Order: sequence, then structure tokens, then C-alpha cells
Amino acid sequence: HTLDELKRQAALKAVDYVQDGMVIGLGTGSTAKHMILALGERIRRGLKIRGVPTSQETADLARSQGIALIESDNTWTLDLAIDGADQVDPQLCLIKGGGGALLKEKIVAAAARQLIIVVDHTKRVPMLGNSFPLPIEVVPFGWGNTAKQLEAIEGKAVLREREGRPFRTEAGHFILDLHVGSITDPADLEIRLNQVPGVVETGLFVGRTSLLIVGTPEGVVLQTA
Ligand code: DER
Repeated sequence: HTLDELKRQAALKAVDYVQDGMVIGLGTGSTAKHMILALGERIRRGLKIRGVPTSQETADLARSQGIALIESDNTWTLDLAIDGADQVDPQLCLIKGGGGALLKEKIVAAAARQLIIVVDHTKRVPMLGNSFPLPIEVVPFGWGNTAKQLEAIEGKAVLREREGRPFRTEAGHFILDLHVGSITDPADLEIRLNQVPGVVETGLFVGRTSLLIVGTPEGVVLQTA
């Protein structure tokens, strides 16, 4: 089993929860891609759903699969959001943002009745942090000072770059990847980081996961909150 196959197995299981007429939050990343392709299969067999994409990349793929998208920015009621994660701890707290879509992903997750997270088993950790830095979306204005204030709380802030230039999110913000040790209290850290002026959002998802679906070499494992 390749890791990609394990991601695909988890994504297929998540799509079983999608029912006719639902409005679905569509996540971003390689695991979410498998979910969108699987939804496309079911749409070709008559499933009627609408999707709210968490990135342009997801919107393009969803459109190519025939998924009707809700582009408007007014209030939507999402039955389900299905998304990936970079790390998951035993309490189903997450680090997300590896793909740079954390702001829309968190808005969509917060608007959904249920959040299903799909991962391969390598994403499960005893404690968040350490091997994966915490992505923090910040306003470019004064980002150096924002970085210093984050580091005063914890860790080392590294500006995310692409081809030698600062990575820009779809909203035009920068991402600081905060290299921290073990995050013993994710809820407390999320609050403290969000209070720093210039911080738009953090990749800490605390208490939001309804169901975790894990692709493992022994098969698909589920864990509810
Ligand atoms: O950026 C994100 O939050 C993505 O969901 C990411 O965390 C998971 O990406 P992957 O499914 O490609 O590992």
C-alpha cells in the first residue's frame, strides 16, 4: 500500500456519508482530491449535491467532476465538510494549513454541521507540533514584528516562500510556519496566537472534528469525537 492509496481508501469511506441533496464543504490537498474524484463518480451515477470549495484548486477540480458549486459569499448551511489534515492528536485536534488554504478551510469547517477529517495513518501523532510546524496566516504589513510577537509566545517563525518569494494565500496574506515543540494545550495556544495583532488565523483546529477516518495498512479506521 502506498500512502496515496491509504489516503484514497479514507476518502472513499468519507464519501459514503454524503447523501442526496447535501451541501458539502470541499477541503484542499491530496487527500481531499481523492474525495472529490469519488464524489464525481457518484454524481455521474445521479447523486445531487452542491459544494463550497476551500480553494481555487479544489473549485477547479470539483467543477471538472460536475459538482455544482456555491460561489456566493453569503450564508450557507453545510451538512458536511470533508477535509484533510497535516497532524491529528488523540483528541482529534488538528494542525492544518500545509497547503495554504487554512483560512477558508476553517471558515467552512465552522459553518458545517459535521466535519469529517480524512488522513493516512502517518498523520496521527501523540501530540501536535514537533515534526510539523504550525501554519499561521498573517497580514503582510509589519509581518516581521508579528513574527517576533509569535516567537515571544513560542517557537521559531519562518516565512513560507515559493520560488524565492513570499507565499501568498488566496486572500493575499503571508503564512508564517511556527516551528514549535509539543503542543500540550492546543486550545490555549490557539487563543494566545490569535490575539497577536496581524494574525488572521492559525492552523490549529480544536474541538471541531466530528469524525476521523484513517487509512492504515490494516484497513480503514474510524474515530468519533
Ligand atoms: O492544507 C491543508 O490543511 C490540507 O488539508 C493538508 O493539511 C492536508 O493535505 P494532504 O491531504 O495533501 O496531506
